[in-house]
Amino acid sequence: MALKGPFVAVGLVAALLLGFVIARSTDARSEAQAPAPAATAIPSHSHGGAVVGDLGGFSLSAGGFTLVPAQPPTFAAGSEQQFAFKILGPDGKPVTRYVTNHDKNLHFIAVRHDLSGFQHLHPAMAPDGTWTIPLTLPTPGIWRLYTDFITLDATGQQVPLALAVDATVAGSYSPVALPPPARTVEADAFTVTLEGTPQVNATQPLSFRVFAGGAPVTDLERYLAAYGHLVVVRDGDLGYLHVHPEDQLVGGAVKFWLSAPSPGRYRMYFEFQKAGQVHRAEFTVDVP
Ligand SMILES: [Cu+2]
Repeated sequence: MALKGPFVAVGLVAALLLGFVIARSTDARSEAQAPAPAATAIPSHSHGGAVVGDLGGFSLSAGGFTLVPAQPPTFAAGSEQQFAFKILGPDGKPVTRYVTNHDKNLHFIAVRHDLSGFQHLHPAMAPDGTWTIPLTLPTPGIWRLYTDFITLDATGQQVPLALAVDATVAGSYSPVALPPPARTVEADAFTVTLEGTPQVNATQPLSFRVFAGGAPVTDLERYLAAYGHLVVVRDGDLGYLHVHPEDQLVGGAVKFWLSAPSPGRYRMYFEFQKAGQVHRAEFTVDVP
């Protein structure tokens, strides 16, 4: 009964925009007649900032925006294939306005469901809003494909989103067990250490240090406008977040601030650049 009145009164579009507010309002009619607080209906994802407490990447659609692959996302293992998609806006039209975030309008991440096989790519957009990326998924299994971007709502407010679709690679799938939690991992010719422990509902520092031959690397380079990029994926549901560090190195470390959305096991993919090459260190982290 609380929902019926306003749905009839203000119509479908307003109901979609106001649904969350209306559902919680004891005086639905006066709420519906108030100036439309559209922004409150947009889920607040804060990945892309320094402080993150929310996950995305669960769904094809969020906040009225929908990821639409051009073809069913099926791949043959190890062979390159064009993956094309659009992001449709609340008006049903392809989104062509994006806010550049860390040098790119859209970041594309592929992770196999066992959290192996990470890729971070940057598709190109045609004027009609079609994004295309040549993609090679090397091994059989289900791969989550994340599109990570900031667009604008009807009021011009920024909407950061992580929309995702699962791709299938046919063949014999051999799940890889997640490596146990570790503070030190090897990444190509580098050793990377992790300091700090994420906590639930408390923003904590998380610092990465890069060593080569036992000595700290002092000349890390900016990659996509930051000294490091951290993608965090939750084990169990592949919830996704992408965090950027403090603008400057802190005592030689790449320092992030992070609030974990829940206890559990996470895989952290830390990317850094040295001598023009991007490297990646992967950590398993348990949040108590
Ligand atoms: Cu990117």
